[in-house]
Amino acid sequence: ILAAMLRVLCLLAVVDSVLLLDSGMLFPRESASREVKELNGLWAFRADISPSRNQGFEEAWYKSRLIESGPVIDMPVPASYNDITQDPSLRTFTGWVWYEREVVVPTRWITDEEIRVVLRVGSAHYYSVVWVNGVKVTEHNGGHLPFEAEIGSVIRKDPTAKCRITIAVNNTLTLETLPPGTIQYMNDPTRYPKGFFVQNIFFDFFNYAGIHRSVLLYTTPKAFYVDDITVVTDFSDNAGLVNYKVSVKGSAAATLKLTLMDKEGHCVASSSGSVGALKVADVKLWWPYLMHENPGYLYSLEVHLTAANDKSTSEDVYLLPVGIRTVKVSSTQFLINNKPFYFHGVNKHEDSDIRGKGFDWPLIVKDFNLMKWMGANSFRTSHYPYAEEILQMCDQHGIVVIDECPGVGIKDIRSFGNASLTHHLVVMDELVRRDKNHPSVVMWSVANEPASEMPPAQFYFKTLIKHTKDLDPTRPVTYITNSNYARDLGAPYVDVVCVNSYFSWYHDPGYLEVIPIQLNTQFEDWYAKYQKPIIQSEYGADTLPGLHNDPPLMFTEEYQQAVLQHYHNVFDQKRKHYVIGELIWNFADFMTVQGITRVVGNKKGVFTRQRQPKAAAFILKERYWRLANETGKLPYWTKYPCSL
Ligand code: GCB
Repeated sequence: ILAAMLRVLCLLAVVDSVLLLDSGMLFPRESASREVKELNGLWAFRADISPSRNQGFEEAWYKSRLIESGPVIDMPVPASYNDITQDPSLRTFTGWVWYEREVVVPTRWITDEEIRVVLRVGSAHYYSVVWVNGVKVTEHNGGHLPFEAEIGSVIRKDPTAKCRITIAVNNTLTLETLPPGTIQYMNDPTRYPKGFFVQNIFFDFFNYAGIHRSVLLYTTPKAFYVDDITVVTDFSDNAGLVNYKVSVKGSAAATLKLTLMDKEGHCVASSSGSVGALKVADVKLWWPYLMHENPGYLYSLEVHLTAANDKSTSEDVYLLPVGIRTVKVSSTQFLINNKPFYFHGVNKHEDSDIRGKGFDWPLIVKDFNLMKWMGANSFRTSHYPYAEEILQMCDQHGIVVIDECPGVGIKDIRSFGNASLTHHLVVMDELVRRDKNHPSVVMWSVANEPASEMPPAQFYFKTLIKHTKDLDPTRPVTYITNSNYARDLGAPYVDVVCVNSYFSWYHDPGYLEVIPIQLNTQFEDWYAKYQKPIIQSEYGADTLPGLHNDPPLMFTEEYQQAVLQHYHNVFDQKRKHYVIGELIWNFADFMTVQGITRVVGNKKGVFTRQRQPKAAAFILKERYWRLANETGKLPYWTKYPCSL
């Protein structure tokens, strides 16, 4: 009984502590009332190489210009710092690094006390502390998600001074971070240099670090502003429905007006009040790529706040793209707008030469062109949330997304404790808060291949999945499991079973003939146990481009092709029943930690890291277009595009 009571108390503590997010995280957009100033480019940079990694804090490097406390180098933002220099110790550095940039703030932003000035960091890995002119304005735990701070009062203290922004970022991973890791000191002086330690990680991608996404300043009115918007959409027959909730902050009383506009800018519905519903006649639904001739249809919701006093009228305007669609799951199907949707897509990474995980438009647009070329209608944000701009592209192009949080490599039993769970719940809060309004996001994934056989996994995932559903009752929730696990204690709580397997690769390497039987057994077992639709969330084989052998040998292009074809034969049987998707591992080759199983990274890409196709890319292209056309619903112009 005591144990049960303790558990309830723990759960209450956990639930209490996660309701802490008290503000929205709308993507910064320019409007009649809002300005945005990007701070991307070269920042001053120094890694704290002191043995304790703590010199920067001891000497308060944030108090004056970074160059005054020691040497600095140029560091581009956004980018991972690891591959920018020729210094091998910076490539694998663990600890605090310091970034600094001086910014000229428009005088008006300082003199006009009615303007609210916000500093926003799109993401930094992993723990960040931010100062403006030596004053700490915020800190944030976790990579891949944005954080911000209001800085108006700090910059107004000395209106003549430049605005100096200092950001210290620490990439250390512990058992309680997401993803988890451990720091291991090697204390034997006969084998290791003094102070030698390693960062152990339990995931298969390079632990890139630094400021990975845009840093910017944006403004809103101060007396009142649109803090958050939530939209949930529905339709019946020809009528669309946009249920909305707007949260307004500030002291002044303001009037709210909402207008929904179609692509041509015509008003199709309007409303007032902070909670309500907009009805759209002759609705144009948001459809996935290749499911409709006009995929990714977006309306635009203009949220308009006005307040008038004796002297003047002021306003705040925010424009949110809105796609009207529904998502449902049955025991055998995934339904978008009540029609069966089959995921034929990819798993990705934010990863490229030189920039590491740094945001890069040319790379993003190239990747979208490649996905569309190969007929991919979906991807999973393995193994962490991707940049918001990527999700905006998905909304526009109709690419369906399984949105994953950084819960990758939860393998150590100590990472199932209360502190870990509490942090994981907060990360889900932050993720749902950021991504809830994207029509492209159709499912949340709370983790990848956790040790879900361990007894504490049951309470952990039950709590985590329930919490995610409470945050967003409109989307299914899953986590990604591995077909090796005989017992999966979290699976009863997921809506869709997502399974990774690498038959004839990690098991029975070289024996392609085991794939049909082992894959068939995998599907039959999982379906019999849970009666839930299944996605093959990973499968693949490492392949060195240009390496050939026939009969197929591991690591050749022929072997990758053969693995795919063996898997596809089984998918074609099972997709008639309960298999609802297939996502190749991986879209492109990506960097990993050095090790005896990785030859300069993971080579399971169907494209190289430089985005050139291996032979397998053509197999997938052929297949995905065939799958898209199979329903016969595509209009003539999307039939298999020989010329694409
Ligand atoms: C997996 C992991 C993924 C790895 C992949 C591999 O199951 O989810 O992160 O990269 O296998 O290639 O081993």
